[in-house]
Amino acid sequence: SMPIRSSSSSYTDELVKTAKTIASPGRGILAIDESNATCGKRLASIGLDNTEGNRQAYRQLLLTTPGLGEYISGSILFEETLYQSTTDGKKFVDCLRDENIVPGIKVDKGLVPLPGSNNESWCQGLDGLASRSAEYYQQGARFAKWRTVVSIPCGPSALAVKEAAWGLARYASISQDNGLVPIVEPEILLDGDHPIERTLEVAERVWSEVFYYLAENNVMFEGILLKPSMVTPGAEHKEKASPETIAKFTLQMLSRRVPPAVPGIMFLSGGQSEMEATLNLNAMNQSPNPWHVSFSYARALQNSVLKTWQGRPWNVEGAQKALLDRAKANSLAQLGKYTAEDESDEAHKGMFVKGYTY
Ligand code: 5MM
Repeated sequence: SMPIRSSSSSYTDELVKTAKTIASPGRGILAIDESNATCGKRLASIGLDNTEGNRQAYRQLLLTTPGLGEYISGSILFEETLYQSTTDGKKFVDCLRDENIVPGIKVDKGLVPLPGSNNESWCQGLDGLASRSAEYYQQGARFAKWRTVVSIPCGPSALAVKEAAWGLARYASISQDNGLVPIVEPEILLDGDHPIERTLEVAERVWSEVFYYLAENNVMFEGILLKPSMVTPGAEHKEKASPETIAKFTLQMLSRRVPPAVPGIMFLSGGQSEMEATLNLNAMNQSPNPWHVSFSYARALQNSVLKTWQGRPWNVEGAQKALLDRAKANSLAQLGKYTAEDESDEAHKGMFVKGYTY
């Protein structure tokens, strides 16, 4: 029979299995792959210095939360975290495995200006990616993440969209070749005063190019996951959209552009409040979808945790409870069964920052 992937990857069956495990009912991804600079901003928000010790303490809090695996199927780590252990000497990857959570790794090297564009950027990281990916697999990672961005107010230019799509496709191909399920993340930033129709138009264009180049690179669609932005009006648009409207536009975009062979759609939160991100996900799961529609949130899972923790050892338990609360709410939203009762004021606060860069 014809191989699913034309280049002969020995990992085909494993990739399909990994993707299915991550896209399992009632579960989603905990994204904690902040690079050191971004993690430093999170720590600064609660008055902590950006030291390796503080980063380790924060990741230990998150990754040792008892019962996390009931709601979380995968966690994306930064390279430093992949090699770290708890203060008792247990590898973080083993903490995850014990909860049936798949360890993932951020493999991109961040954004830099794209010359010849309209003040846009491109994502680095293809050089040496094959050997890095092989090492991450050895270390226990089974999926990868590469985040590039597209800006609506800056265009987007045809050049920026093409570069974003090509980079994602090359990364996806290299990841699969090394046993890692690639999460494909072209983040369309919330910035701008445009209406939701404009976001839909840009998202359709971006995803059509991404899939064109994924196919050209012989990427096996059964062994990838997507991390899209939800289709919303620009953050500075005069009217806010309801979760029902956001769900309608987002599902329209997905149904037009994403083949049902793709097992999972794991949304980013993009600066939405914890509750908005949960309500929007819940609205998208009110009727059956061809793919598992779930979350891969960073800020919308961590905001209350950080505020509860404040860097104090005696707050760790409370902060872990805050994480479980958010994870459970999003788990219910994945199943389309979330109701907004019993939510804290903190969960209502938006986290959008204009012109935000990580
Ligand atoms: C956790 O932040 C991720 C990495 O950021 P840096 O490259 O600056 O270190 C980021 O890719 C994140 O996973 C996604 O943007 C989704 O996060 P949100 O907060 O939008 O859910």
